[in-house]
Amino acid sequence: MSKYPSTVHFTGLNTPVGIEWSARNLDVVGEIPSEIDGAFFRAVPDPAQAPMFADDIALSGDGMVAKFRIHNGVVDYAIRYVETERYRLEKEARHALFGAYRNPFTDDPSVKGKDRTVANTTPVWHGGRLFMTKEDGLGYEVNPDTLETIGRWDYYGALKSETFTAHPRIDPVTGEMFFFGYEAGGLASLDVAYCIADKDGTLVSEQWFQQPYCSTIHDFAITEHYAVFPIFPTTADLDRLKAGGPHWAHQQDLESWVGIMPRYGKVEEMRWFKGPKGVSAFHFVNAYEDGDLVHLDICLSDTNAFGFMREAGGVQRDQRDIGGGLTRWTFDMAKEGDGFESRVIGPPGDMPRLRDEDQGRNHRAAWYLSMNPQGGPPLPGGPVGIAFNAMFRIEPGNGRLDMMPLGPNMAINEPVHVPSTQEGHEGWLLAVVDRQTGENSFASELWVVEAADIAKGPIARVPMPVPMRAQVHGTWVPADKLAQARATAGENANEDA
Ligand code: V55
Ligand code: FE
Repeated sequence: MSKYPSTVHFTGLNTPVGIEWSARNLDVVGEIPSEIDGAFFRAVPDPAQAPMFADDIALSGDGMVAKFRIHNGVVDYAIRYVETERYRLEKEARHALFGAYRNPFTDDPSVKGKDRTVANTTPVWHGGRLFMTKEDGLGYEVNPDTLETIGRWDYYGALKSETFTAHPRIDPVTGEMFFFGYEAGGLASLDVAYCIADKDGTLVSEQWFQQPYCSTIHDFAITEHYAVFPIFPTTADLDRLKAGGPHWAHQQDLESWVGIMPRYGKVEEMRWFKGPKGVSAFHFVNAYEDGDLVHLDICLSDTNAFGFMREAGGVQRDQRDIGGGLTRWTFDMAKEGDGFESRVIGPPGDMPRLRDEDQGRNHRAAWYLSMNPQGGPPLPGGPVGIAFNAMFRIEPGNGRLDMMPLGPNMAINEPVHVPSTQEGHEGWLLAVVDRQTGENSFASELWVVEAADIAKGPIARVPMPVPMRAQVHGTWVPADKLAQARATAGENANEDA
């Protein structure tokens, strides 16, 4: 008997693994192009302790940071826990001390005021540093070579926000990182901090504004001139938290909002556009400008994709009955008023990927995960409890859509994009693909796919010797950036000596 609950959050692909391990020279089936040189970092929630409450969810799992290091067609792998304050306290106690998802009022009194974040959502690379992030707290800096945890990252005390998003956006031309934190001033507060770090990773701007209601702002977007903040009606309430209730409840009858401000402007310049009621999105593909128009491509659904957020708001809907699609919202910044246009541009799906160089610019193509109608019943696993089994490549300019369908009993995690230096070459995608091999057994592989031709399937595969728990997000860091960071860290160490 597992010490973990037998719910979808702890079984199937969400079965806890919790093994810190590493291996060199993994077997490669096929050939990995030598141009793929760098590290694929992954965020994997994996609860180190059985949860305090049986209705705990996958999003509460302690963050593990994993790395595929790829060089000359050779693959090394390592995975370690992010040693957050919470992880260390519970490791010492050998049992859970922190209670329900994002509700400190349910914690053991001995950890009152301690850092609750599990740093389990996105590895972020900026200014030569690697951070593991989750939106309910600050990021934790991790050593990209050893994956050892260095500590909580607050920009040398400069950042006032209590939180840091798992979805910052890095401008490909300036190297600046645009980011935000919501509930910046405390639990269920309306405060949002909007921040910029320069290309070297120095915090150069932090401004606070208030959102219309306390919503879960999971992602945002930038264009060359604007910052775009979506507000979807999944809300927090301090009294509900104090009563031991859930952090989030989806409100199907409340309207959504989009705030748009000049990205180098003042938060007082924010313009609020009013959107449809009850909709939800966790991820944006991208935003870009076309004259006075701002286009925003959204993985939109007609209700919240997380069952526990719907149920808390009294929304009864089966996971399979959620509607939606890849949707383009277009805002005319030259026009008065709070209206905008909406049209569906692709099938439903989530976990979108963009080339880093297309961030905030008109993107010719993007990739995202979806369901293969011929793939059989989806495997249980991942944050919402149903794993994706197809990948799309879409060209929003002309509607072209390609699919990489997976067979029955298979699942795919979010890919990263690896650029090519060859003229006209679209690069590659790397993703972990899982397969059910028995009633309670799963095997995983790293797949290498040509970004321009996903339909032909993987050109190389790396079978993994140990089961792998479902990933949330990942990031690709090219070898030259890893080397640069190592050199700078060395210089700093010499200065300190
Ligand atoms: C998400 C993931 C989270 C979370 C809140 O993908 C939202 C959405 C992995 O943690 O805490
Ligand atoms: Fe996310």
